[in-house]
Amino acid sequence: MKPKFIYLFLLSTIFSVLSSCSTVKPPEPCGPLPTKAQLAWHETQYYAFLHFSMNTFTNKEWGYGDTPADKFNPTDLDVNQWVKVCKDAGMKGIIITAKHHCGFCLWPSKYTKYSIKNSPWKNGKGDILAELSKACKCEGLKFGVYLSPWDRNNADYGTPEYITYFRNQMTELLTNYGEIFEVWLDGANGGDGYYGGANEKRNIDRTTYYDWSTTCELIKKLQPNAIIFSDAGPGCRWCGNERGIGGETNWSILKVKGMYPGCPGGDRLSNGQIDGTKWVPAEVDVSIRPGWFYHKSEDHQVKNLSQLIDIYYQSIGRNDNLILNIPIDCRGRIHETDAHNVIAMRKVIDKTFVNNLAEGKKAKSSSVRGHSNTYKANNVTDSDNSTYWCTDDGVRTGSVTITLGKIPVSFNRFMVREYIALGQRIKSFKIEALSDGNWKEIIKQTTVGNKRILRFPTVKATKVRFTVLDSKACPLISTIGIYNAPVLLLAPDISRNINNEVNLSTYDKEAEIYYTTDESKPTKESNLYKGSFKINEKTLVKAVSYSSSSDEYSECSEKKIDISHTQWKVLNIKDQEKAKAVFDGDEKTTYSTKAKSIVINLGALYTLQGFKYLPDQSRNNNGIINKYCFYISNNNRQWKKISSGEFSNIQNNPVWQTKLFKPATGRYIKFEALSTLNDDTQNIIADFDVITK
Ligand code: FUL
Repeated sequence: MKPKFIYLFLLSTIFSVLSSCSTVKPPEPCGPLPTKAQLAWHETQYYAFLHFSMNTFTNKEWGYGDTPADKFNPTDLDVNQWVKVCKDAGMKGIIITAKHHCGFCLWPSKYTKYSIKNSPWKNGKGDILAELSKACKCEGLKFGVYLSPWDRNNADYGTPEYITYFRNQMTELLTNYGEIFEVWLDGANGGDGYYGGANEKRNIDRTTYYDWSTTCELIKKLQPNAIIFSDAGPGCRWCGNERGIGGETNWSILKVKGMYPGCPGGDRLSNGQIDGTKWVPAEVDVSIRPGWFYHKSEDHQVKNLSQLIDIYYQSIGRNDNLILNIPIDCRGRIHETDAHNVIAMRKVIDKTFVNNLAEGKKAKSSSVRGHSNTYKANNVTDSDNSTYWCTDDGVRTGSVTITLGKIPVSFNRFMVREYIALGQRIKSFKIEALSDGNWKEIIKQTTVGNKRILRFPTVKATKVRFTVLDSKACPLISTIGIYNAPVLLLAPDISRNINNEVNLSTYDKEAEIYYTTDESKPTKESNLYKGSFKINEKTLVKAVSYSSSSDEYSECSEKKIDISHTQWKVLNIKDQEKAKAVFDGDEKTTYSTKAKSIVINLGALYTLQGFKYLPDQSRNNNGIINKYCFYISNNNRQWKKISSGEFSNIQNNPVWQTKLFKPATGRYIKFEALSTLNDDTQNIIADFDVITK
């Protein structure tokens, strides 16, 4: 080494030793801070909601409170199955509806008769809360309770006596079932109900009736570490919707003054407030099915893998905790489809985040607080969440550059965490990548908070730069993660629209789609899908998604496309545009009519051997035809009855109904509703098709 270099080397060594010894003042807290319990709650991140109550047996979402207790009768209840599914799904806890609005209690409360002690289950000797809390403890899952403030069964609801009752029940729950990590206070309360037989409407003043501060003190006294959920916290807040979507801008702080459970929310619930006065982070609650409770008719509407993955990024990826509801069915078990899908989701998430490409990599920053080692940039890649990179007070912007390697590395996910123990600070940031010698912006966003995860098309780069553009105070970054999620290969969706255009789509934009129209199995040697194509005649379309990077295929999807609909006309409907909903190939558009039948001119003579009917797919279950007659005619005058009967089980399973019959030839068809569920006066058709020979 030349003397000049030796001199410089010594100087820098002395400097770094001195700086690591010198005590640089830690950053001051910024704004409201999380409590220890809230910090633990943030780490819990993902847990299950289990909705189970009298509603499960009455097929309702909100019970009126009048169903006799003996109607609660699970045939094969197994809390160990619930716990196993939740654990296998990667969830860290379970919150159960101990009592929903109907007032029925899943534990033998000594303050009411309306509980499992008067049900046939275990001859009234059972206690679901006891079984579940024990099973959770054994498997290392946290346990929480939902106790509905509204009680449509209780005769005292609306009077001060009910508040005593509510607190007595809360005391039972928080005393007898071990450690409780979250108490869920629903904002829906007040309205009509059974109320001990009064059958009337009881409105309460949500701002005063419950005297929440006293109840919260009671909860804190009995379970000091429990987080209290409500629209207003104090532990965590509702995210403002039940669709599984957290705000892109999401402050964990809120101006809580004047707020209460059930208060009008607005954007402050999803976004929080930059000038919030209390730490009240958001929780995203969403059900895996359209409803919160189990309904057999929704067995085909369990959210699929792509929907669940989107929910993950829109909640956990946006500084929210995720509470995903899985209803318990009438057997007392989690339904197989729900179990399969949540576990599949976990596998995808695990695969995505298994390899942090930034871990242990060298990080350099624009500046370091007091030039101190304690706050150096490498803290963001050291896989230790308690260390962080930080700038000097008053320096509210800055960047960290991570060197991924000499050879460009592919990635498509970026994760960043603030050291929130000292407050949430970052107002906006951007991510850039160095590829081919140029810095390119990948994404610009607003808040970070406990955790922010961003998805983007795969980038190849040697370096990644994270820049804080604006912050309330000096930024504190504890972790940066960079990942390369494998292409998610899901079987493509195949649809044919009214113009005979076939559209193929798959979830992951980086997958290619290959298809065939000759009944052979598609491979990468088949047709590459580049956009919609026309099919005018009866064809079987098969399609797969393919990843060139892993040389893997999805499962194959197929759709039997029958004759073209372009010449079809619904004859007994004036508004042809509206009528198109009957055969437009779109399951979301519906045609509803008071007429008992629809007549369609197929435009040419065909030999038919069946038809298909799809009822309304919305949650209302309205206008579902359950008995039908099907006719064919050559001239729209003389009709031949070809098939009649019922769509068995359509109420529980409102999927495509297919009826086959002996081949018959005709140009006109008539689909007649002989009866409609619940004697609805409307018949609703989401889609209709014929099966030709
Ligand atoms: C809502 C309730 O009314 C629903 O029934 C469900 O329990 C959901 C989690 O909260 O406000």
